[in-house]
Amino acid sequence: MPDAIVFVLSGGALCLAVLLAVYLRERALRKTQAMPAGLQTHISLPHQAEWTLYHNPFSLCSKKIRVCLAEYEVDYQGVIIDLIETGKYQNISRDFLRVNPGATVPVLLHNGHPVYESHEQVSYVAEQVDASWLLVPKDPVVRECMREWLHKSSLIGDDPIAAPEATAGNAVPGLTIPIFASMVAKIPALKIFEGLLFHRIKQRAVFFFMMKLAGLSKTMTLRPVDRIINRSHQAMTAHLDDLEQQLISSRGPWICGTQFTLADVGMMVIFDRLREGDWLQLLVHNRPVLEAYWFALRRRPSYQQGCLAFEHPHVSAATAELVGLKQAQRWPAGIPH
Ligand SMILES: N[C@@H](CCC(=O)N[C@@H](CS)C(=O)NCC(=O)O)C(=O)O
Repeated sequence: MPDAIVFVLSGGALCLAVLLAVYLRERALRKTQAMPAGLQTHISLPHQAEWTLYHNPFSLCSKKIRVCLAEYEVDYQGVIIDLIETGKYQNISRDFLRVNPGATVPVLLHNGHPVYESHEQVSYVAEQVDASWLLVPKDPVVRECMREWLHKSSLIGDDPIAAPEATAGNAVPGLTIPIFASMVAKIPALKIFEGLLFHRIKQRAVFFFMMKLAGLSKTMTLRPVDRIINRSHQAMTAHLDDLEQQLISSRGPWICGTQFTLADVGMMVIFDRLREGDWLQLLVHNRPVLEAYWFALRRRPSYQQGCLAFEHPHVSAATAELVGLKQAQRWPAGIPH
């Protein structure tokens, strides 16, 4: 073999070996693992305030804990963590993985101890504050109702898209796909690629990369995506039927009756996501009981403080794009609208 070719091949092999070494070192520094739910007293993280919240403006679960903190008027130090749809994969950065090796937001710190999973966080805050009863009914029967509906509004597991029938929270990610696809169009592919290398939950990174390559309109016509959105839509319809019945039997205005509870916090953020994804027309506006409930939710100051105050420009642009596609009759035929 000529010397020049040998030189080029060995140079190439050396480059590959260096890249592999850099990648393996970086992976070792970005340790990820699923974390148990709830308060972790054995973990202590640097903090300056009694309460610290690592959160993202757009994330559904971040909205839930922000609304809860606003309802209880708990002061907290907020640390915004970007997710790929809002700009970059800050949730898989070395710094954030020290806070949550699970690579997800929100994370609530109480005196430096992390609490993982948003439904655990809202219950934990309610236990710690003096005026717990504000969102947690004193009556055990009503409290049980609250627990049941808090669960129904929760996002459970790493792959909620696979089980939208389980909870209304799990039916949300599938209905968020059009917003995600619109938002990632603005993000450079290289940044999304980082997720393929380092994200703990690989299927999420693969999904985002696929949406980036396909673009919004094409994404929605892909068979698996069409199936996920339709299945999530069907599941959400059933969850909302259930909610409607509950509001009728509790006589409202809230899920468990006259008291606004943690269950309504969980449901508020789901309705807000339906607003962002332009699903309200189809799922809520034609149902007077749900429409009245949504109206009541929007009137709470915590809705302004925990949801609207964090409106992300990329999300508003995505909503406008979805509305525009429908108005221009360019919405894919297979997706309900
Ligand atoms: N079940 C968890 C869900 C956590 C979760 O999946 N968070 C999303 C935002 S709502 C996230 O961090 N996504 C970023 C990613 O997976 O890259 C909770 O309720 O806190």
